[in-house]
Amino acid sequence: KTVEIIGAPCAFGQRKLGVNMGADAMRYAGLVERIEAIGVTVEDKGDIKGPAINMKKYRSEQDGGLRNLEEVTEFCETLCNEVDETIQAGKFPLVIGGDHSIAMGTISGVKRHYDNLGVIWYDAHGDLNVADSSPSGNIHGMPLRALIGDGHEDLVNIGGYKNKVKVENIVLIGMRDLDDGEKKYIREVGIKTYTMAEIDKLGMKTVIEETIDYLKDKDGVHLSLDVDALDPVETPGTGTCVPGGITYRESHLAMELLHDSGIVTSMELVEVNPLIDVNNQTANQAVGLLGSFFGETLL
Ligand code: DIR
Ligand code: MN
Ligand code: MN
Ligand code: MN
Repeated sequence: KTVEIIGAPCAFGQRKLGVNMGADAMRYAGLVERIEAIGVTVEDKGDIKGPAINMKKYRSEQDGGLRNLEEVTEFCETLCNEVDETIQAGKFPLVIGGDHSIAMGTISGVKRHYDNLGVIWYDAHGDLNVADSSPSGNIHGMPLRALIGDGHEDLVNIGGYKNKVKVENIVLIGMRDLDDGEKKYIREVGIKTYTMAEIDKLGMKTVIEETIDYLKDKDGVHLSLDVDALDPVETPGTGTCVPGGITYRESHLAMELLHDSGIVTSMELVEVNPLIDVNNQTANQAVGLLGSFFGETLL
């Protein structure tokens, strides 16, 4: 199956400029060549055209605690249609960010093709805030909750419809920086969650095997990979680093096992910020993970 890369240079979901250059950082790190070397056909659709960054308002407080609401919404609407088109063409969409707010665009496009979509959220964070529970007003901390159906109407209705992801179809992996409101919500609705403590106790092999088993009846599975899930030793070039993260090998093993399972039908990789990185290390790590995900083997 052909992999189609869609660049999503969005930085509106948070405050650090540079994450909009994450897609090019991954291209520079050899993304296309790396996947082609596995024997997989790759097409690069180029970047989504989003609204211009206006520095006078980029970091401001506005829109009722939702920073850059209009820009994020516009960006995600465009991305949604782009992803939809890719799946219609029979290709595997690989969206490269961009901050995590783009997941609302990606998954809204994906969900048009699957009635019962599973979602793996590989992240240090739950991204389950609404404006009231958000400590930051940053929309990249809200996409999964908006996809479930809670939050600002504009975000909830991206793609022209709502309720894209069911809580029982989600698996959270790598959690270690959940806000109080997010913890309360996860416990209330009972989302399947592997915190760092669970990963330590069970090991990544069991975590991923259980995840695959949990999602095996879904008609599609989307993998949303935030590079801050990894330990900052591995991926320092990301806006909200949290220590105590997933190791290099644990992450590669996760990608290898997901590849072997064949359950994942779409993917995005987000939050690579080359402007706060060291020698493009984080984009290099991201490309390596994508290599494992698309079938690189060690022997
Ligand atoms: C925090 C950080 N929970 C917030 N979220 C991040 O601002 O809502 N998500 N960094 O990836
Ligand atoms: Mn197009
Ligand atoms: Mn995230
Ligand atoms: Mn995160």
